[in-house]
Amino acid sequence: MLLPAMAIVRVRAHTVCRAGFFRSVLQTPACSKCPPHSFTRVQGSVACTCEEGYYRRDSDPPNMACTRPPSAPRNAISNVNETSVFLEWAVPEETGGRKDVSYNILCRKISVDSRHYEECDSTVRFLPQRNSLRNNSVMVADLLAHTNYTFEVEAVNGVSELINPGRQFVSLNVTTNQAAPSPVSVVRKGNSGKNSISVLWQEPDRPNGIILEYEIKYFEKDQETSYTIIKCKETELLADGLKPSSVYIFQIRARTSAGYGGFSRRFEFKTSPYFCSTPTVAASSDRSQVPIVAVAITVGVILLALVTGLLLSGRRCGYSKAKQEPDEEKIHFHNGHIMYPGVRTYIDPHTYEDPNQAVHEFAKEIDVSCITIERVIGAGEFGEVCSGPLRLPGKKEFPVAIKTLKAGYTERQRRDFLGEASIMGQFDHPNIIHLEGVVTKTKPVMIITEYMENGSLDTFLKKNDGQFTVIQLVGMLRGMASGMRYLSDIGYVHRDLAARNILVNSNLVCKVSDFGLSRVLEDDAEAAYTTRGGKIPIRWTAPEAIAFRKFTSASDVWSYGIAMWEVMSYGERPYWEMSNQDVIKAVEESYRLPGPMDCPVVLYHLMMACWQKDRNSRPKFEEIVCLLDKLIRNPSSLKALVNSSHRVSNLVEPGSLREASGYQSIEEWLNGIKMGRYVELFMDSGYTSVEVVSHMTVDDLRRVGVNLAGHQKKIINSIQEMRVSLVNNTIPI
Ligand code: ACK
Repeated sequence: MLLPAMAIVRVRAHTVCRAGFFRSVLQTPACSKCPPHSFTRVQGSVACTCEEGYYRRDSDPPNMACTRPPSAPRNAISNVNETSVFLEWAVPEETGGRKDVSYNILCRKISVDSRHYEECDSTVRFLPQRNSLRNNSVMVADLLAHTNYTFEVEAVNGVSELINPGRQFVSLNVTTNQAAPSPVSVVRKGNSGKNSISVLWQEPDRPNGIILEYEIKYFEKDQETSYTIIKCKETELLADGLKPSSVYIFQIRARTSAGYGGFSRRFEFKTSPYFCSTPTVAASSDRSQVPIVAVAITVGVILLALVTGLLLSGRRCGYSKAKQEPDEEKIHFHNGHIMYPGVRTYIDPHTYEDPNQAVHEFAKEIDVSCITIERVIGAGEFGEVCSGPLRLPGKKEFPVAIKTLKAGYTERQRRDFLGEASIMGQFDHPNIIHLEGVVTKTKPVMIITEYMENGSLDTFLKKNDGQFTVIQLVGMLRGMASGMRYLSDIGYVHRDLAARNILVNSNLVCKVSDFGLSRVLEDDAEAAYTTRGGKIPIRWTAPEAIAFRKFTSASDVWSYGIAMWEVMSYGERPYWEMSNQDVIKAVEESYRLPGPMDCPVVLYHLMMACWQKDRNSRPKFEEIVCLLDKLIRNPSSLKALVNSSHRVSNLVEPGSLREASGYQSIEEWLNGIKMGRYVELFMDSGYTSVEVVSHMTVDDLRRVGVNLAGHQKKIINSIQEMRVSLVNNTIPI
């Protein structure tokens, strides 16, 4: 009984705390020092008062320091993807001494009359949430397309609500892009026959732009591995070549310049049954569409696409048969194998009455203050090409290439210059050079693209002769082919594919560039022979494109074969010093470039396939990508190198090299190419005249004692050149 009383007495003896100390009624009997940022100037305090600017929540214990609101979040950045934006920021420099910092997002959008900002609609979604975010990021979705928004990211903590006003926030201005169209939701069946079904549909509820086309995918129920895709501009389609009395699944999606929307749900429609009265012959003739696909690819054998047949009948939505080849309307997929027809889905900027409209539709205007020109990296067709950092609001700065339009340009030059941006701005692929935007409001007019550290492929290869593994080279070829597959898929014909028009970044990624040439060739008969100060790229161009301007993805494939040859020979000039006229003649006479030195035979076969006279027999880019992927997966298939006959005898027939080359003796020849040191070795090995070296191979050179790869190459190339001179002498011009 005594003890508690004594305790009370003792406590009482210490209850009065000194100034600067307090004793909470709820706490231990001892006095405690005032916690940080608080004080008391009187004795016997039960709590300490917060210093000015510091606060204590009711729920904060009295021994906890007084705290204050956080400062604003830092380094906020935004990343726009169509109509979503990802906001990210760093924690505030000053957390106010509390651990309960969280963030609230305020969203405002520019009003319809563009005069003021108003609160965002309730339809805007914030992921994971809008308020009390503990992470340093949020995804904001379902914004309006092409709209300016301001986001304020506010940092708060447990004491923020105690002060008013004083919000601590960072703001970000964002402009959304175009949204993809919403899915097609209304699809119905029209007339159907035993071999056909007509399907009609309505435009999506939210097209979010002009619908450029629809893509219709259909397949027989439970046979999804074999399906057909048709692209068209109308809202109806007659699918024919179907089986009688069978159920087919249809899915449709719309495309605007923002890309494809989602597919509609699956719609099931059935063809009519056979009628006994229908003559069998009529039934079979109604089978007017035979799937295209029968492609045989065997390693080491020339890649050959066998189109087994495609006969279309009936009205095709959006395309008249007169304009389009039948196989340009449909893609058939079979067991994962795809055939891409050249459906024209990009918009030719030259069809715009006002070219400025095209530029601003496809390219973002960049404020010149965001760009710093640091150095000149080259000369372009219209002016200097420079490089420097681009600093876009809310984004980290990154290096870009800046193409400029030189002063004193004509209106046509400006249009042509910006035409490239209007084309490039429509592309979105890792192997196509990416357009950042344009500067058109100030001078000089500029096109800003991603920066490619290693510049153009031809120069890069020449600088690094012999430095790459075959797999690295095939990786480059694969990148080029993948970019070209994308272009051919959307119906863009490049017309000037060559190693000089491929750019390489620091990771050896190759990207197709230079989209400025096509129209020049089309519009102006004279210009066909004078583009960009040079000639039509004869040695890269397919014979049908030279002869009658038949530029197609198949002629791009020819050019791709030449670019492959450039890559495998480290930037060698195709057909060396032969004149353009001689190249045309030689190709016409079925001569083709020989296999480059140390080139895997399978790659040379692929080149030769690209150079087939019949353009329909050339491989498609899709097939090229597939083959290269196979080779990369199975590097041993690259071990067999082109043999001597490929190396030397492919381009020309043997003949009098002495006459053709102008060299009278081995000595004169080898001295002429600064290889005089090998004269004796040649003579000792029986190569005593220029004629007898005409069949020499790299192996022969090794046997003679020429062991340095660079020297072997020089000598073999010289033999090639002699043979080329022979062609010049023998082909009638
Ligand atoms: O071989 P190069 O250094 O690479 O010289 C040419 C020059 O400009 C004229 O076209 C270089 N070039 C062009 N576009 C780019 C780019 N996006 N990144 C880096 N270099 C570029 C090209």
